[in-house]
Order: sequence, then C-alpha cells, then structure tokens
Amino acid sequence: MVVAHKAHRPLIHTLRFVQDHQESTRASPANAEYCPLERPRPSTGRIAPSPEPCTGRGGLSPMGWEASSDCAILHQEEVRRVITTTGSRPQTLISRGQILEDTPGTIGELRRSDDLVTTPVAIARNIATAHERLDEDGYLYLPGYLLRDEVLAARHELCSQLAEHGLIRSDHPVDDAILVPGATLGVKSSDVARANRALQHLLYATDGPMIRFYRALFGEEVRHFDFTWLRLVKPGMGTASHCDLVFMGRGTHQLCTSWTPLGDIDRHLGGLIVLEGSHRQHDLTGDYLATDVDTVCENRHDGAWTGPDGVRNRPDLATGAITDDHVGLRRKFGGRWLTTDYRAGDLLVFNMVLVHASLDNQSADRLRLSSDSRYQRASEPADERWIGIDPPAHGPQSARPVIC
Ligand SMILES: O=C(O)CCC(=O)C(=O)O
Repeated sequence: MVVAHKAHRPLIHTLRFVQDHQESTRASPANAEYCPLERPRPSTGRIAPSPEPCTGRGGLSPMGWEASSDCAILHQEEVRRVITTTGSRPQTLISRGQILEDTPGTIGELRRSDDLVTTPVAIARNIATAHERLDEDGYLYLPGYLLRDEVLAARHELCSQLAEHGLIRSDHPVDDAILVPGATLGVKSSDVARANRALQHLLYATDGPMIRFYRALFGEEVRHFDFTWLRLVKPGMGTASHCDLVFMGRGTHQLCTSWTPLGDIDRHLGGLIVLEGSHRQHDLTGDYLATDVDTVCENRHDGAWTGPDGVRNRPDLATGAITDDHVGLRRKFGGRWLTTDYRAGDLLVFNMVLVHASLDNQSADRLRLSSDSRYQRASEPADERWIGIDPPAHGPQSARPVIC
C-alpha cells in the first residue's frame, strides 16, 4: 500500500484533468491499449457558435481548466466547416478541435539540434552541449538523424499490415495510408508494432542510430520499454496535452521519449507540439506530475477500478490528460507552442515533464502514422507496466491502491 501524496487531492488548484466519461464508463482491459488521449472529443456542449478568433481572458478559473478560456473547442464537423470556409489556410493549426493562436509570440518552430547531433559519432563529441540543450529546452529536435530509408521501410511494412487488417485502402498505393471509411483496427496497435520487424529494428537495434544516441546520452547501456506506442491518427483526431511521467513514473524518472514520424508529417497532417519552457514550470505542473494514472483510492468503492455507478474510482485520473484547451493552457504557461513540418528520418526526443500534445489531422482521408518509444539507463529501475513480452500497460490490471 502506498499513501497518496497529499497533492493528489486538490488537483484542480493547478491543472485539472479533462474528465472523459466515455473512458470512465468503459474501463476495461481494452484500455490497456494506451491511446486514451486521442479519444474523440465529447459531443456535448462547448460548440463554438462561430469560428471567430478567441479573445479569451485565459488563465485558470477558480474551477480549473474547463472554464479557463473562452476559446471554444469545436466539434469535428465544425472544424471541417472552419477549414472549408476559411479556404483551409494550410497554416491554420488546430489541436483538439481548437484553432491555435497564430502570432509570433504564441506559436513557433522547434529549435533544431542538427548542429550537435547529425550522426551517432557526432553525439559523443557534443554530448555536453546536447545535455545542456535538453535541460534548457526539454527536448532535442534532430531533423534527418534517422535513416530515411529505414523509416520508410517501417512505414511500408506498417501500411501493408494495416491494409491486411482492412484499415487502409489497398486499391491505392498502401504507403499513402488512405483510411477505409468507418474502419477500425480490430487488434491492439502495440501488437502491430511488435510484429513490424522494420519498426523494431528502427527503434531498438543495438547498433542502430536510436540506441547509439541514447547510449551516448546516458553514458551507459540502454534499456528500452518493450511496449511501443503506435499512433494511427485518423482525420479530425489529435492528442490532448499531457506529460509522460504520469503514465510511466514507477521506475526512474530519467527516461526519454522518442517521437518518430513514420512518414512526412506536415502541420496539416498533424505532428507533435511541445509547450515551450513547460518542463521548468513546476509551480504549475507539480501536483499533476506527482500523480500516477493507475492509482485507485482504496478507501473508495473498496479500491475497485470502477464503482457501482460505473464511474472510475478516480475520475480525476480518467485519462491522464491535462486539458483540451490548448489556447488557455499556453496563456497560463506563457511560452509558445512549438512544432514543425516533420519529415521521415526526423527524431524528436523529450523528457518526461515537458507538456506536449499534437495537432489534429486535418487531412480528408489519410492516417497520420508515428511511434513513440522510451529509453532509460539499463542500471536504473524500470516501470514494470511497460516491460515484458506482453507488457500489462496501464489500466485496471496495473492499479495501485493509495489512501485518498
Ligand atoms: O503522437 C501523438 O499524437 C502523441 C505522442 C505522445 O503523446 C508522446 O509521444 O508522448
């Protein structure tokens, strides 16, 4: 038994989780397939009457994030209408149904670190500066660091798998990843990732550029999580803001995420966005980062994952997301949302406490394909949820009781 950090209770004083009623009533082992942050947006309320740019006050209301910004979160249909009526300006950036502000102080480009890290050999030479930059920015963006051909081979194998599963059209070149309307995958995407030899090689080959990068960064042998997050992001979908620590903080906290675009992902197709400087704003993120999404209150509903009403034992931890209100969040933190037009071969590495999310996929019919994978020092303890031949992942099977 673990006693909850006192900060677990009044989360709304800082960052309040978005409560997802669908997830909380559908708590089943299927949730072990961790992609809850890409869930469809709730279909009630918060529909923008018009696509006017928001004039919001920003910041937190006393009740937390839900009412923190007057920048409405749009329905998927409404977003489509905005795109159509504005002539789909390619640079209109949308995340979780919300049009992001587009002034220089609110949105920017990721800082490139290909001056430091171009090849596995160069890393060792520049390792001190790379560490400094990772500390300073919370991320390292390494355009073209991976071998583009290897990335495209992984994509090809993935697209062939998805075509076999009926998710993408095989009457088009499969590598275009054109979605079959209405299709769902039907198997766990982590199983698809495990079966994809080219992807496994790209992410985990002992002497490949990825592992060599981390070996240099950590200064010792590397352990990677066995679970690979494969993102098959459909049109209209994107990922809500969060930090990775709340999902994978049961071992060392000194681990990194590799976000790997499996193809060219421009802003329209919707790549990752990171919130500038958020990794240093512990006054805002501290209570959130002290949580673990799989804790249950053992003094509530006898510690059951869901109570008799079908509601998650800890509704505040239903998804691990911070918010869908990415305009309000940015105003609260004060930095810019940073992103870029990613290309196959690029690599984005970031730490566990950097707030990030993704842009919505604004394409008509294409899947956005990427993976995220985790790496740490082999000598340090690992979060057991993500280790093993078939890792338990997060969800009821990984529940950890605490006294609330
Ligand atoms: O690709 C995405 O949409 C989200 C990825 C992510 O959250 C991560 O890499 O931690």
